[in-house]
Parts: sequence; structure tokens; C-alpha cells
Amino acid sequence: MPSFPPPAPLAPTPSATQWRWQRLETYAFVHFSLNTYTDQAWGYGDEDLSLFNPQGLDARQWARVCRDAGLKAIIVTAKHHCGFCLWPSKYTDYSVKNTPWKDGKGDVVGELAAACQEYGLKLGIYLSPWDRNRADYAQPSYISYFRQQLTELLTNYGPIFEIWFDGANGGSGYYGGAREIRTIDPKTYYDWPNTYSLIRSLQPECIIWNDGGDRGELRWVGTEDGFVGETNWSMLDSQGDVSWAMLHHGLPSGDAWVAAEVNTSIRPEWFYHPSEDGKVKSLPRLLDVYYASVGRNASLLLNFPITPAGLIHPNDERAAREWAQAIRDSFAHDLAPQAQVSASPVRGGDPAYGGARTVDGDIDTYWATDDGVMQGAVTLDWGRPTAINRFMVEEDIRQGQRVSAFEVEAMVGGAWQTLAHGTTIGYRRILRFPSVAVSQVRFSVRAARACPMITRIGVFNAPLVLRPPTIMRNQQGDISFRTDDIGPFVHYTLDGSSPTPQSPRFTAPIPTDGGRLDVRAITFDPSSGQVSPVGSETFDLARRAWAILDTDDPDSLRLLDGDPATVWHKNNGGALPVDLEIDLGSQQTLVGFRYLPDHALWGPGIITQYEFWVAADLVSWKLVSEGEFSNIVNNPIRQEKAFAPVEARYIRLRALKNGEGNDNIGYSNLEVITMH
Ligand code: FUL
Repeated sequence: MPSFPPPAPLAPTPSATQWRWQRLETYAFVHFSLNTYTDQAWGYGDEDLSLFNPQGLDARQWARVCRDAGLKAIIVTAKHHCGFCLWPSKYTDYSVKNTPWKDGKGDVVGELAAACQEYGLKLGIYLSPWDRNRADYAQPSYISYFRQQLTELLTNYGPIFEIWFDGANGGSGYYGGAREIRTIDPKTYYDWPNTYSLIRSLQPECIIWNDGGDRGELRWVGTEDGFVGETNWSMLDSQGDVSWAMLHHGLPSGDAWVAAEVNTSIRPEWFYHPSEDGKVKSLPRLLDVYYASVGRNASLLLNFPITPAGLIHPNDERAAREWAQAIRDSFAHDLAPQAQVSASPVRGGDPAYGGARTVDGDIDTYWATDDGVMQGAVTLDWGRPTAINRFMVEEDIRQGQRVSAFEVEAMVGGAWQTLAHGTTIGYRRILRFPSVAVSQVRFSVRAARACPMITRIGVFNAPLVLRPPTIMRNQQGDISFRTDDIGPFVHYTLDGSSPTPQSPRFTAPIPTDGGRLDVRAITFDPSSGQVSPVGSETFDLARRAWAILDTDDPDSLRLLDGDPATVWHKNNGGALPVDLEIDLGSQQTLVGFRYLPDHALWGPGIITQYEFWVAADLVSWKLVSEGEFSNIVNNPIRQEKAFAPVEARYIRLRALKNGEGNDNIGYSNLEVITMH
């Protein structure tokens, strides 16, 4: 028992619900709807109900995979933007009850609720505020409908731990046959305060996520790519607008506790698309997501697209299991409790607040300094060289988030050297660095909002995990690779076969004949013998003879250099549409195109509405594809559109709209797909 009084809490602090939620750390999303059967990211609301027939649906398989992957809950898209309901809602015909599945007697939400209960998981609900099917969307009566549905979902399926209100709102849709664009103001239209009261009355312990016009109890982190800012405060202001930077970093001066939830899909898109079966995130990528979410004071909501049969795909299941195993292996042996631990200064000189409290396995004890003392250090001494490559640290956030700058140093061969710097800590911060043999580690708090309260320090030596290289093809057709790992080699094949360390090693760009290619590559660490997962990319004919028309800006060639890291921007001096016209150099049979936007974090100029035109002669253009790149702003992945075969020499990608509503259009890469 401390003889010296503990520090006073530093407002704001998490509610009991927020604290319970934070301790879940990782949980799952499942995306399943009519989109699953139409290969779409966003259904329009007029999709045929007879398409929905998941003959092999097994919610117990979803729950088993999630439980085995260490995920603590599942949030299901009970209703996505298309308005289709996975439960037999009394208030619409557009639901499972009018599908062939189980003769209309099925209930996906009900089956999942039972499976979650059986596997010890919590259940969460995604209910899209935007409904592209509903005739009265944008009128007041829709809000009653929305609340009736919410009432069904929060009444009939047991405890709901989280409710998810998506931010995508208003726009084009079927709307009961009107087929028009409807605009709403998400701040006023949904009347959130009364919806929140309804939630509280039905499920007082349910946590609210809302990106649809009001502050929830959790926040989106401003990207669907699986990472929050390295600086990540769990606070925001309760009033006023929230900028993207605030979503990504929180606000140290914020007066409300609104912690970060990182949401990302195990594949590029949220719903199932057969073309993504080979695009499941690799183990290194999934580990990056873990370190950039749970390792940065956020929780992780990891999505599994459900297949048309009604299952988590075996590739996704394998990836999730490998990922969970790698996390278990990385943190299996905490070296910190084996060290002699000391701290300076210590609150009131009382050992109840001493350094040893950071390694005692008790989340209710901590190292703390005196009030007003914002700096101090904890030293761990092993007395002999010990290999380490991970440092974990946790604050007692129930007393408020405090630390804003810290440093980790190590005694290496008799001298102190810096291993890593950090800003915020929060619930948990994990730092990675190359393995190094150290005899001591010193963790120093350099700045804080109030005296630091550190509940845990962990030190680990995680197994090395290599990542597949980025595969690129330039305009000439040469192949090259890029790897973030330092030291390992890249080995590749150009014929679609699996590469091994005996395959050719990449040293310089590889010239090719410009034909179609199926390239595969690995990174290989000769010192440990370790090999990365295989990366793969298919390329159409090289773009050797391509010429970008109507520009003499040399930077425009960036959209043909094959490097996803380079971009070119074009505008018309104020007016849309913006056309990108290209001469392919010869007549070809085209069947589709691929567009990679400026996908840097919040890269500007992402095309959301497009037209794709072709011509044989620059005079008689023909429109061959048009529509939206659904969800591309939040998830700026490569878009691929197919169309009926057409002979053409010229192509035009017309940007009708971009994410910002201006005429600045960004292109990282543009390719065509030719018939073969
Ligand atoms: C986004 C939606 O528009 C996507 O389709 C997906 O549901 C994702 C989780 O949220 O905003």
C-alpha cells in the first residue's frame, strides 16, 4: 500500500465503457451484403434480392477464425449503403426475408449472435445511416425508420458492444425508383442526440462509433489503410469541427475522451471480390498494421469480406492465423521482469511508485513522479548482453493520458546509445528497432501534461519477418523491385512460377521484350536463411509507345513510370471535367483499364466519378465505361474497370469529380488491359 497519496486524475479520462472497449485491443469486421454477389464496393440499392443465397453460410466458422486469431468481437454490416438488411426487419421488404436463402426464413445477424456467444466473442452492429434503397431517404420519415431498425437490432440480439455509423452519406441511389442524387446535412438530418438517447436506453454499455456527422465515443483515424499517427492522443474537443489531422493524431488539449479505432480490411476492399483472392495482406503488412494501431494507442478493427458461399475465404483465414501466431511469438517472452529495475525520481520516495511497478504484471500499480515533475527515467539492467528489438510501454490511461515525449536508450558495448524516440504513449506504445545486444535499457520521459504514471514496460526479441518487395514495371517495360528491409536480397521469376533463393537475384532493372508478364518475387535474408511471402503482379503490354497528349510537363511521365510512389497532378485552371488523353501508339483491342490515384495519406485529386472514352482517330470518341470509383477517397487503392472489347488507339480518362470538389486531378499510374 502506498504511504504517499497517488496523483490526481488528469481530465479527461475514459468512461467505464471506453476503458472496457480499450482492453479488447483487436476485433473483427465482416462485410457481407448484396454487394458480395455483384462484385461492388457500394450497392446502388436496386440489386436483385434473388442474388442473395449463401448456401454454405456458417457464422460459426467466422467466429472460430476470429477467436483463433485473438480477435475479441465481430461487427457485422447489418445494413450497408445499399439498404439490404441481413436480418428480417419488420420495416422493409429489402431484406433476407425476401431472398431464396433458407426460403426467406434466415437471419444472418441472429446466426452470428449465437456463434459469437458460443465462441466467447462480443457482437457489434454496423448500420449505415445512408440508405440508397429507401424511397424516403433524405426526408424526416426515414429517421423514424432508421430508429426502428436500430431498436430491432439493439433489442433482439443480446448485448451489443459497439454500434458503427458510417460517414458515407447522401449522393446518388435508387431511392425507391427515383434514381437521383439526394443531399443531406449529416450534422442536422440524422438528429443524433435523440438516436444516442435511444441507444443508451436500450443498451447502456454499447460504445458509439460515428463518422456520420456527430462525435461518437470513439473516432475514425482518417484512413482505411490501417494506421494512426505516431503521435496519438485519445482526446478531441467535444465541440467544433474535427480536421483530418485531429482524427489522425487526436488533440492534447481536447476536453473529451475519444480514443482511436483503426479500421482496415485484410484485402484491399471491404467486400468480397474474386479478383482479390491473391491480394490478401501479407504477414509483414498485417504486422505493420498491428504496430501502427495497437502499438500506437489505438484498437484495431480488422475486416474479413465474406464470400458468396457465406464463409471467410481460406486465404484470409490463413493470413489471420499466421498473423495471430506471429504476434504471439513476438511477445511470448517478456525480458523486462528478468531485469533489475530502478527509477528516478520516485513519487514521494515511496517504493509503491517505484520502477519495479512497471514489471510486476499488475495494471493497478505504476511508476510515478511527484506532482509537477514531468521528467524521469526507469532503467532495466540485465547484467549481461541481451538481444532485444521491441520496446513496449503503457500509461494508466484511467488517470488521463500524460506523456508527450520519451526516449529509449540502451547500453551497447559499454556506451549509451539511442534506440528510439517517441511522443505519445497512452494505453500502449510499441517501438520496433533492429535486434541489438544490450545490457541495460533506459526509458526516459522527456515531457508530459502531468506527472507520468507508467503501468508497464515490456522488452522483447521478436522473430524477424521479411516483407515481399514492391514490383514495378516502367514505360519501357523494365522490371524492378523495391524492398524496405535493409540487408536482404530480392529474388524473382518472370514466368509466374514461385521464386526461391535460387531464382535470379535482382541487382539492376531487368529489360524485357515488352510483352505481358506475371512477375513474382521474394526477399531473402542470407544471414538467417529467412524468406518473405511471395509478392506478385501481372502486367499488360509495356507502354513504350504511349504519349500523353495536351501537356509538355515532363512530370506527366510519372503516371507511366510504374512506381506507386510517384504522382502527377493536372488541372484545367478551375473547371471540370479534367481529361487525360493518351495515344497508345497503335491500334489495340482494349477490355479495361486500371487507375491508381495519388494514394499518399490524404493525397489530393482522387477521381470519384469518371468516364472512359476511346477513339480510333481522335475525332469520333466512344464512351465505353462510366460511373463511380466507390469509396476511393477513404480507401485509395487501384481501381480496375472492365468493358466490352473495343478497337482503339486513343484513350481518355475523364474526371467528372474528385474528392475535394475542385479540378485538381492526381494520377499515380494508368494502365490498359488488352484482350489476349
Ligand atoms: C466506409 C464504407 O463506405 C465502406 O464501404 C466500408 O463499409 C467502410 C468500413 O466504411 O466508409
